[in-house]
This record gives sequence, structure tokens and C-alpha cells, in this order.
Amino acid sequence: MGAGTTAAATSRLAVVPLLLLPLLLARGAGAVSLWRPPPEAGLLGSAPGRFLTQEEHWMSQTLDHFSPTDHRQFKQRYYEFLDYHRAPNGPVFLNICGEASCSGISNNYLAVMAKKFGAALVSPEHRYYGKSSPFEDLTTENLRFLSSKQALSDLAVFRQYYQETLNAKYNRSGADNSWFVFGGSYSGALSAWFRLKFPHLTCGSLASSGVVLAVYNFTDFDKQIGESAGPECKEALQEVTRLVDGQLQSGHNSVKELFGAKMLENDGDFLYLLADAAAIAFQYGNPDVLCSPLVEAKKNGTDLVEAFARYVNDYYVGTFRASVASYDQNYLKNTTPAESSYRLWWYQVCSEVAYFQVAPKNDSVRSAKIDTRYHLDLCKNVFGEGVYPDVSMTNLYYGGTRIAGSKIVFANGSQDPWRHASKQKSSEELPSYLIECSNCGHCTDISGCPQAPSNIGGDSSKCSSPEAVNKDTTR
Ligand SMILES: *[C@@H]1O[C@H](CO)[C@@H](O)[C@H](O)[C@H]1NC(C)=O
Ligand SMILES: *[C@@H]1O[C@H](CO)[C@@H](O)[C@H](O)[C@H]1NC(C)=O
Ligand SMILES: *[C@@H]1O[C@H](CO)[C@@H](O)[C@H](O)[C@H]1NC(C)=O
Ligand SMILES: *[C@@H]1O[C@H](CO)[C@@H](O)[C@H](O)[C@H]1NC(C)=O
Ligand SMILES: CC(=O)N[C@H]1CO[C@H](CO)[C@@H](O)[C@@H]1O
Repeated sequence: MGAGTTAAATSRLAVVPLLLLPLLLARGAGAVSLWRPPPEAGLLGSAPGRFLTQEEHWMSQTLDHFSPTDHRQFKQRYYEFLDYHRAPNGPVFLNICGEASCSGISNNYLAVMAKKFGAALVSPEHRYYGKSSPFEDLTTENLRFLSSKQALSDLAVFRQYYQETLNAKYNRSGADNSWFVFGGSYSGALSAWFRLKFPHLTCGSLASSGVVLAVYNFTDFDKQIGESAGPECKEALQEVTRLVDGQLQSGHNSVKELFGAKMLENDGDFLYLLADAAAIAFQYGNPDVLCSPLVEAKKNGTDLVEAFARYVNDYYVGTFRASVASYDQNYLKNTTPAESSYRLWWYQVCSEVAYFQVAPKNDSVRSAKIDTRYHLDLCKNVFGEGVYPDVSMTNLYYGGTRIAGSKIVFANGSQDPWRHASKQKSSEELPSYLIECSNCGHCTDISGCPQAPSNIGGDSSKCSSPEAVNKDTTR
């Protein structure tokens, strides 16, 4: 291929992520991976048209990239979609699958862009998740190769492997297409870090809600929930917390029954479920589903805890398909979780990035019982002694918000509690955008709002300020 073609493709690509169009669509297997809890099947199910392809491909991957003597391999699953590829020189869009099973290439906004730019779409599954686990038994000992660093090396090896596959397909040797990486949330961080660590393997990166800053005591998370909720709803949520705390304190475990959570014997696990349930409304752009009934109940004097329980049962569990059992530390101890990501993500939290969503000292929305101790106890109880998140080492290794890469675009949703772990300040080499509207949550730039339940081809008119989401920031 001519060098001129590559350069042209590269400069056109530089424009791609600047089009913060309404992207809309599918969480889960797409560019967006759900934070916590990770996506489980249910939400979109097998809605027709959800995927461009679900045909599995496999490559042999190195288990430990940092040992010169350990030559063990495992099978890594990936997907490819070449229908839009302008052969042979069109770019390759690498969509990084994050902390969940990766079930195909979604027919989402990235697909729209791939069509526009004549790009090939490829998507490898993250090691350990889904069907790409090196071990059947996920003991703590066997989890030691689960880290963002190993995952980034997987991506580098995959990138080279797939380039050769493409070259073979097109009868070329030594050719190099332009590669652009995409990701959202944790995979958004991976997307930024991949460009940082392997700048010769990619010409640019989109880090949608990319959580590049590992945070030990992540109090800003809860603070953002309060801000996103607004004064009335925040007060109602705080009252729910006070009431539930009070009932637990006086030994009234029956409050757990209201939430279908009798199995959560540990009060901390139960309170975490409630905190997550509230957070998710803002994280995924559905504030009214939570706030309207709560504020109304507060006004008309009906039972607030019952109103909140209805939201948790109907929405968080019913619509969003959250798993109550996944909050149970005994469940997280299970080392044979058939394709369940909860234990795996907690391992990454407990060993590398923390993001402990602790209650701030003052004015917290969640129960004060969700503190640093709760998280450390969970890590110890689930994984044993010696698993500890060395957050300062993680940030030293990647740079945190001082990441010194280039051609990485950061985008945050204004209501998303995760935005405080993303890049703070925009710069020429690392432009950062804040997409502001009342229901702009996690990965809004590539998913639209609200994101749950999501519908294929989504609709930016459901964003409170479609113009903010549709803003064409190309200059
Ligand atoms: C690649 O080369 C083989 C053998 O020379 C030939 O049969 C095939 O058609 C070629 N494929 C392409 C895409 O050019
Ligand atoms: C996190 O919070 C705990 C409890 O307030 C405190 O003891 C600890 O020093 C904090 N750690 C960091 C790194 O901020
Ligand atoms: C009070 O508000 C709750 C929550 O929206 C609602 O379910 C209930 O019907 C209301 N009760 C009255 C008496 O208006
Ligand atoms: C605690 O939060 C309240 C409500 O936001 C605020 O008015 C108060 O000043 C805060 N107190 C401290 C000690 O920060
Ligand atoms: C915490 C936060 O909101 N981070 C940043 C997201 O991006 C915008 C735009 O650059 C920044 O202003 C925010 O500080």
C-alpha cells in the first residue's frame, strides 16, 4: 500500500472522535461496557439487528507477557466485521471489550462511523471474561494474570496478529493499516492507555468516560450522585438511607425483604446494593425514574423506603436486570462463576484500581457504613490476604489524569459519577469534552441517553439537550 494512502487515512481519522454525534445504542457488547454491575444477558437479549456479527474467532494468546520463561497460552475470542472495509487500505477500528463477556460486534454508533470511514471493525474479548478465560477455576492464585497491563499487551499482540491476517487476506506482506482504538468506561481507560503505551500501533484513541485515574477513596462518586440528583431528590435519598440504617441498627432485618434481598446477610452488601441502585439512575441517564416517585412520596407523606424499594425491584432488578445475589460476598467467593464477571471485576478493583465508592464524611447519599473498611474487608474475605490495590503504583505507571499521551480524545457525561476518574483538563493533544444535559450519563457520546433500557439505533431526542450531545465539535 502506498504511504500516501496511509497518511490520508490517518488525517481523516483524526476527525472521527470529534464528531460527538448521537450515538445511541447498545451497551454491553458494544463500545460501552457497563461499569458496575457488568452487563448480563437480559437487557437487550437477542434483539434482531443488535449485532453485525456474532461469529466467533479465536487466537492463541500469551498468558504472562512479563515472564520470559512462562510460555503458556490461552484462547482469546474475537470478532471481525469487514463488510464496510475499503480494501485493502481502509482503517481498522479496534473496539476494546471491557469487563464483561463480549458477545459480538454491535450494530451501534461505531458501526455508523466504520461505514462512513470504510473501516474494518474488530473486537477482542478481555482476558478472563466471557469465553476468554485461561483457567476454569478462578481461584485467587489463578487470577494473578488478570490486570490492565496484561490486557494491554494482549491488545498489542492481537493488533499485530490481526494485521497479518488482513495482509494474508489481501495477499500483501508487511503492510500496515491505520488503527484507531475505541472504548468506554474501563475499556475507555484501556483505549487511552493503549495509545499511551503502544503509540506505534495506533494513530489515535477515543476514551469515552475513560476512567484513567485510579482512586482509593472515591468520595467524589457519591458527591456527584447528590449533585446529579438535585436538592429535593438528594434529600429524599438521604432520608431513605437514614431510615434503612435505623432499621438495620435496631435489628429489623425485615427491611431486606422489601428489596428481595434477604440473602444478603452482611449489612454492608445490602447497603451497597441500595447505593448502586440509586447511582445507576444517574450513571445511565434515567434520573426521573428514581427521583419522580421519591420526591412525590416525600411530598404526599407515603413511605419513602417502600417507594425506593419499588424502584429497586421494578427498575434496577426488573428493567436493568441487576443481580441481587451478585452483592453477596459468598457469591463472589465462588471460583466457578459460569461467565459471570462480578468476581473478576472485583479482583481488578481489589488488586489494581480500587475506585472504592466510599461515603464522604459529610452529606453523603449512601450509608456511612460503606466505608474504606467495608471495601478492604470485602477484598480480604473474597480473595484472601495479600490482594490490595496499589493505586499510587497504578497512577505512577499510567500517569492518571496527567497521562502524557497524544491523540486521545476524552469525553464525559455531566451527570455521570465516574467522570471524576476521567481526564480533567482539555489540552491540544488530549482534547476533553464534557457533554452536559440532565440525563447525560456514562459514555453518553457513544450511547446517547438514556442507556437503559437501550434500543438499537437509539434516539438523541431522548437526551434533555440533544444539541449538546449532537454538537459537532469538528473545527
Ligand atoms: C491471492 O493470491 C492467490 C494466489 O496467488 C490468488 O489465488 C488469490 O486470488 C489472491 N487473492 C487476492 C485477494 O488477490
Ligand atoms: C481513605 O479513607 C480512610 C478512612 O477515612 C483513611 O483512613 C485513609 O487514610 C484514606 N486513604 C487515602 C489514600 O486517602
Ligand atoms: C404518593 O406518591 C407515591 C409515589 O409516587 C405514589 O405511589 C402514591 O400513589 C402517592 N399517594 C397518594 C395518596 O397520592
Ligand atoms: C456538610 O454538608 C452540608 C450540606 O451540603 C453543608 O451545609 C455543610 O457546610 C457541610 N459541613 C462541612 C463540615 O463540610
Ligand atoms: C471531573 C470532570 O468533570 N472532568 C472533566 C470532564 O471533561 C470536562 C471538559 O474538559 C472537564 O471540564 C471536566 O473537568
